[in-house]
Amino acid sequence: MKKSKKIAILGLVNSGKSTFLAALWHILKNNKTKASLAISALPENSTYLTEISRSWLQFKELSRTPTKRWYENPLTLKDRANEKEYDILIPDLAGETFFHQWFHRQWQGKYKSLVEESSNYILFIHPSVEKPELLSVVRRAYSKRFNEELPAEESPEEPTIKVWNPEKSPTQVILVELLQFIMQFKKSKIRIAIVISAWDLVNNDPLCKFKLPTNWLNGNLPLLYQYLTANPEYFCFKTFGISAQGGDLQTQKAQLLEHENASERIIVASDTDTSNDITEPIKWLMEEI
Ligand SMILES: Nc1nc2c(ncn2[C@@H]2O[C@H](COP(=O)(O)OP(=O)(O)OP(=O)(O)O)[C@@H](O)[C@H]2O)c(=O)[nH]1
Ligand SMILES: [Mg+2]
Repeated sequence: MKKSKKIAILGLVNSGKSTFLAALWHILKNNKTKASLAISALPENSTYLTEISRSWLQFKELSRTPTKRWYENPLTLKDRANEKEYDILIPDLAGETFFHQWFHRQWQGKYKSLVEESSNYILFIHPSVEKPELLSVVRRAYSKRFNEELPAEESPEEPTIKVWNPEKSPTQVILVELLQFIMQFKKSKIRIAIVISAWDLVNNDPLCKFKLPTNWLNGNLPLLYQYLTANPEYFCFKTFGISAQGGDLQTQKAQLLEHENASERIIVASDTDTSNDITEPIKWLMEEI
């Protein structure tokens, strides 16, 4: 029997949502690589997915998703292992939608309905997160204790007062609140894939200590990690590190072009495995809690 599921994609501006969908559609459409999921029936309208996946294939930077548009993306997929079929709806929204919700404490009716009707979520996080700043008073105490120099603009006697800029708010604070908004409306536990996008940046960073997706989440966004792990009655989560593009389009294009098959540039890392199968998070979401 076919099951219908709605998947809500969440993620702030530039978190890698559209690039993931572009690569996903290319892989599903071409059906050459052994992805866990395959298309069962072509959607009536796939103009948007075709457009973004063409740009993905041609190494073109995707345009920012417009704030007023709502790309539904209905897909019928089947699990190759057991032939189970799923109708899924996986809308691509602009990252501003989520930032505005956090800042103005309001959400669009359509997005609210999607949240109410979905029990499956993907949260995208780009590795260049906004980190919390230490309070001035803590910084001064640290500098005294460890004989470290304070930033030039900070006097050792007087704390610096900075004007609050919402854009500079720590990513983890915004994301925890976005999940809290959702949980107010959910009666049951949700399944959520946490996707650290542009995973090639993590892999290629010699200074990064966290090379497993869950370690990365814990090390860089500890508040979000603790919120997810401290509430097992609300969340069933799994962390993935995904590079849907394979690398940076400006500096690594020549390297990316060397792959014979476009799917080879995709990296999908879990804490235990690495593959090129971009359908993995969706397959995991389809499993029952
Ligand atoms: N290095 C690298 N960069 C990536 C990867 N995926 C996405 N990016 C970059 O991340 C930026 C944002 O990607 P998008 O997919 O457009 O992000 P989005 O979440 O759809 O953004 P909005 O539509 O603005 O909400 C772009 O500059 C991409 O080139 C990746 O796998 N590797
Ligand atoms: Mg987008």
